[in-house]
This record gives sequence, C-alpha cells and structure tokens, in this order.
Amino acid sequence: MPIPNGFRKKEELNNKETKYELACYFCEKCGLVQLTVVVNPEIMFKDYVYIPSTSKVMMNNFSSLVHEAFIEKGLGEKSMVIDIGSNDGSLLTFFKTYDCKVLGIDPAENIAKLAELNGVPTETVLFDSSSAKKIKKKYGQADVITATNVIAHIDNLYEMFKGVDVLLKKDGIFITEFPYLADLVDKLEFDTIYHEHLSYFSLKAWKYMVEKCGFEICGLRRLQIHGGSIRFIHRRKSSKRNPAKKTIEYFLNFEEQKKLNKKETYDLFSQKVASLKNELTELINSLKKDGNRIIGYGAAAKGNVLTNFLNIGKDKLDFIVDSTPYKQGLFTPGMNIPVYAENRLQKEVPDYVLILAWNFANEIMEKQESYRARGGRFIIPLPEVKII
Ligand code: JHZ
Repeated sequence: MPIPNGFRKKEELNNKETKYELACYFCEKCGLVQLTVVVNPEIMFKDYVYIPSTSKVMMNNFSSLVHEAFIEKGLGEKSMVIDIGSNDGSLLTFFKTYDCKVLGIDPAENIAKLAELNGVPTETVLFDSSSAKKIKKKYGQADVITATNVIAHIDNLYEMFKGVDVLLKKDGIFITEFPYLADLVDKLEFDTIYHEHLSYFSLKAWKYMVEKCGFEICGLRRLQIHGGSIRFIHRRKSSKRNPAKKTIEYFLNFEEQKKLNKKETYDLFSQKVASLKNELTELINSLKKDGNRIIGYGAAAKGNVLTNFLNIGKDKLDFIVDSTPYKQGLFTPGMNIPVYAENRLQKEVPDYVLILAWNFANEIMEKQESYRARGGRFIIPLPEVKII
C-alpha cells in the first residue's frame, strides 16, 4: 500500500509511488496488535493533509474531553495544557474557553501554521523525551497533557511516556484517546489499519504498557468517535485508591469474553474481511454494469486503504468529495482518484455515493439530505454492506 495520506498533485501522477508492506503482528503475551513495518514518520507527517475541524462530531468529542478534564482536575487561568499531536489546534481552542494557557506540539509544519492562526502556540517537533526537555525549559510543566488519535502514530511508546513524565506536573493528568481494538474487530474496521497506526490497543495491552512506565489508568470510557474509541485518564502510579478499579476489571473481563487476546479471533477477522471485500466488489461491479455513476464521500486515509485493497479506481468512482481544503484538487494515493469540494455532489447528482468516511456517515447523510431527497443513494461499506 502507498502511505494513506500520500495524496498527489496532478504533475506527480506519473512518478513512481513508494509502497510499503501493510500487515499486523499479534502478541500472544500482552495482546498488542501492531504493524510489521514502520514507515519513517518524517515521510508521513511533515506535510500533513488531515485536520479534525471539518467535522462537527469531532468538535463535540473534543468539547466532551475538555469537560472531563475540567471535572477531573479543575481548569482555570493558572492551568497549563499541552496537546501532543495538536494538529490545527482545535482541541486546545476548547481549553482556551476555560482560560487555560495552552501549547501544541506537532511535527506538521503546514498545519502548525494554521494552529498559530487559531491563536494556539505550537512547537513543530516530533514528541519524545528530548523534545519534552526543551519544551519544559521554555514553557514549564503541564497540569494536563492530552494526546488524541496520535498514540498509535508513535513507534517508541516508552520514549513517549518518558516525555510525558518530563512535562507533566507531579499531580498532573494525562488524557488520551484512540480507536479501540474491540470495536475494530467487532465492526470489521480493517481499513483503519494503515501505516500511520502502528499499534491497535486493547485495554489489556495498554494497561501493561502504562504500568511499565510508572503511570496508572484512573479513568476510562468508550466513545463512538471513529467507529469506536476509548478515552483514558492517567496519573502517576500512587498508593491512593484507584477510582477506575472496577471499570478496569469490567473491561478486562469483557475483552476476555470477546477472546480479544486469542489468535483465533484475528484469523476469523481476516476471513470476514475477505468476504466483505467480495461482497462490496460484486455490488460495485454490478452497479457499474447497469450504467450507474458512483462517487466516493470523504477522502479519508481509511478510504484510501479501502479503495486500494478492493482495487476501486477511477473506472468505478468518478471522483471523491471532501471538505478538507488541503485534499481538494489532489489525487488519492495508489488509485489516483481526483478529490473535489463537497458541493460537486449537488452539481453532478450521481446515482450512488460510497461513504468512505463511514465513521461520519450520519453527519454526512444529514448534510446531504437534499441529495437523498432527489433520489440519491448512499452505500455504507461496513460492518456490513448497506444501501440507504
Ligand atoms: P477521518 C485520520 O484518519 C488520520 P482518516 C489519523 N491518522 C487518525 O488517527 C484518524 O484520523 C483518527 C471528510 N469529511 O476523520 C474529512 C467530509 O468531507 O475519518 C476527512 O477527509 N465531510 C490522524 O483520514 C474525512 O472525511 C464531512 O461532513 O481515516 C474523514 O476522515 C465530514 C464529517 C468529513 O480520518
């Protein structure tokens, strides 16, 4: 597979594209699922196209995280909040409404500029213990450190925790969220497996890691975002009673029952993905045979995995619409499908829209209610192929 956010300009289309292995290992000891190959992060993240702020659902999720931090820690003008993988500064903007001092850390130079424009100071570096030390010198330590949808991007998690240890005040909290392995497996979310995501965590694997690094989970909850995620609150390990003890036990038991820590679960997963692939391929082929026009919605990284895996090219999808200005005018990696602004859907009224950003299917269908009212149909690819 090419890297999933490796969109290309028209003049680059004849250049050879680098492809990298995309496969997972499963650790029978700690339950971690991880990629076999690590692509250099500089290649993937320096000039980045993904921003979270195009989705209302994402913004609501950020708002709920900040509220949770407020309840856990209390926030005010004396609080310092640091966000790892701060992207366009959206999450920190919500912390600013509580008058907190904020700092973003993100290696994407193009997107950090956007954050600065949003009033969020940003250090453009990859996060590790040595960048953490420099940041501590310049800005001091944080009461709250956040890291949403970025932990899976980091290869050396021990280094990451060392960095958090450097930057976090003694009684500070570290909040993170990422897609939950139980949802990935349950809902056949194979397309969220790609080079940016090096690890896929169960609670069991995450807890093992957290405790090895001198921290403990003191809060957790499941979220609907991104097809099912999990949010953790951590503090340094202490002898104080852990308020999350019961919830942790409950989830460990849930994972046991789901056989999330057994290899057979992943064999079955791969078989189910293969049949989903057949079903969706057959549907698209038969719709095309009947002369239908199909377009894609959401040039998501996961969409690029899906189209490459199913070999869905321009002969099947005329184009993809996407709300991200940085993606519009470019072509998708591997399949070279053009990406346009969302209003192109209303102009061209295709027969079917394949929702590649299926995690935002409801938000997208609500937004495009008038297309539906004109007889337009949406295809949702997973967990089972559905036409709406
Ligand atoms: P979306 C990204 O994955 C990359 P992707 C990253 N590695 C990660 O971890 C996950 O997020 C969490 C568009 N859209 O968020 C915007 C519309 O066009 O599922 C996005 O391009 N109209 C950081 O790329 C895409 O869909 C809309 O109304 O798989 C969604 O991408 C909405 C709501 C979205 O992430």
